[in-house]
Amino acid sequence: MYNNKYVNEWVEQMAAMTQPDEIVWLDGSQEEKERLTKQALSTGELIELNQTELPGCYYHKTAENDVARVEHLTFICTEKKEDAGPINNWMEKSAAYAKLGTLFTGSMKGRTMYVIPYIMGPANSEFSKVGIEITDSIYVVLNMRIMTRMGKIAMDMLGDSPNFIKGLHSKGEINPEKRYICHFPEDNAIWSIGSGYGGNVLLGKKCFALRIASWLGRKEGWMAEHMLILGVQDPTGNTQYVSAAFPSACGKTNLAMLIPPKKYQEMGYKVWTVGDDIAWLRIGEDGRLWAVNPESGFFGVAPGTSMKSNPNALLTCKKNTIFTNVAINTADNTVWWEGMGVPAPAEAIDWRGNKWTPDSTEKAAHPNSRFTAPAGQCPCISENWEDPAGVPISAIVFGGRRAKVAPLVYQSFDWEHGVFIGSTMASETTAAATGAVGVVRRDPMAMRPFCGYNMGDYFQHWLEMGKKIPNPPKIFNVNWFRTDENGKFIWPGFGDNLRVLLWILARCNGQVDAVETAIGYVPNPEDIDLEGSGIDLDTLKGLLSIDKDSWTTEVADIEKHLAQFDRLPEEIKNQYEALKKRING
Ligand code: O2Y
Ligand code: MN
Repeated sequence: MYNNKYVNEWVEQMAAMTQPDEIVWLDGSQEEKERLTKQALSTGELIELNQTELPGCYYHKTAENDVARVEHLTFICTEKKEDAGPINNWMEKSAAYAKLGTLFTGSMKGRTMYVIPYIMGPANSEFSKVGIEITDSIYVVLNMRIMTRMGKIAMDMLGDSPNFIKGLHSKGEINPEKRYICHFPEDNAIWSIGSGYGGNVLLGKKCFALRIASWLGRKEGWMAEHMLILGVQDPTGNTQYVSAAFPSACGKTNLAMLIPPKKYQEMGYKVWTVGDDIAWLRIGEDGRLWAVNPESGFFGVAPGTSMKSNPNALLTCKKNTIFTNVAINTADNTVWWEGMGVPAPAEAIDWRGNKWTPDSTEKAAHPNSRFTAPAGQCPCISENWEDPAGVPISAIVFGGRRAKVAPLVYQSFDWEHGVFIGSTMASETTAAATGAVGVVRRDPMAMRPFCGYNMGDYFQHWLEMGKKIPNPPKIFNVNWFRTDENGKFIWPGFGDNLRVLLWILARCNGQVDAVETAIGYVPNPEDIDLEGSGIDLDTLKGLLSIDKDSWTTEVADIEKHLAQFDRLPEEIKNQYEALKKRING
């Protein structure tokens, strides 16, 4: 037990409800990690991997019914429905406490309750906030140890303050019928029951650092966003930072860890990772927008991660990593997944725990299988990734998967127009996500599943922030995913995306002109360097083209999208009308 009476009282109340056999308060020490790992190994909760090839690495398999975030079981629980807004699932606050209270009652009987104090954000930063997660899962404890600054360090930061986010998690029966992920932003609380997987249970991540934090950001005048943060260092040694919001499954981790094409490496360009998923942003004393990554690890998707697509991610998870739902190579007790870029093992144990061979018709690794790895191990981690002051953001980039409509890159006319572009962001589904390919899902600022309050109010908050930032980042939209008539991606992507980032930064620095179009400023094709890209100027012209018919359809779809918001700001309505006029004349 620590000395904070608010924490102690709350833990006592939660223990009275969940009735664990024992309560263990975590301090974050190495000894504690070793003890809990040993315990999890003894029960099979963790499996030890090849300690020569993968030192400090372990494997965990979740239930077959519990392999991803569950948006339909995720709720914002406020007194009034309007405060959760039209997009979130809503439960009335006291009804939610009552419903989940029944499920939590006695849920930890025969189990140990772990109390995890943790910080989101670098220790002793003005950005950072403390949470306490109560859980009955050692897997959660060991993941939180990677993803957050956990243990005594958090209680030292909290001191005797009552200001902490109260997170309660129990695996319950791992039953989708009794699974709920509930957020109580009015009470700084999160209750999650019935799952043992990822975003549902590592409460510091999506639940706190996005849903609760977005609510706090609006109240306190800052922003919590679903954004990677990267730094581009030029040959003179100057680094400029970009934050970028993409819906899930659009390659945020790959972009955050981009390796420059050879030509740029030789010139002296470097790309540094600050974060791959979440950014907390505040206005600095210098009038710029500054960002921190609130997390301290990566919970990256494994399939498709290879030495070609993302060597930095692969190298990051060579040690001290927890792998979840990947396949185990039977021959050498290492891990394997589809798209790893190495031949499939002759025999493996698949994510379901069954024997697998290359002839099997099933996937060896679950498509949403993950690695949890410490950010500090990333070969391209920025020297400023834990700077308490954060890093100054020059550009905000929105993006999604669009086979046809959106050009490779364009810049908004100004902040307000940029907020409009973010509010209408869309991405087309991939087979891996839903089974249905090419269905357009509008995902404002990539926050659709993660905004903890009314989306109309969220747009308003963005607009208000824009008025308060004396020197705001410029706002851009990118689309790496335009396809040709055969459905093949035209732009090479990956490291070559640096070519687009360099145009973006050149715009921020006032170094290049652009063409004013109906949707924003588009590059003069000659201003994106193509040498060594395999793309010729005519192809680039195609990638930058704006097709009037597609945009007429797009405008009509945007109108339908915006119609669903009960609190849509006037500025967004006006931006829509202006776009419609520019497209339709
Ligand atoms: O399915 C989950 O629980 C993980 S989802 C996830 C994990 C890391 C980063 N982003 C996401 C996401 O869905 O945006
Ligand atoms: Mn994400």
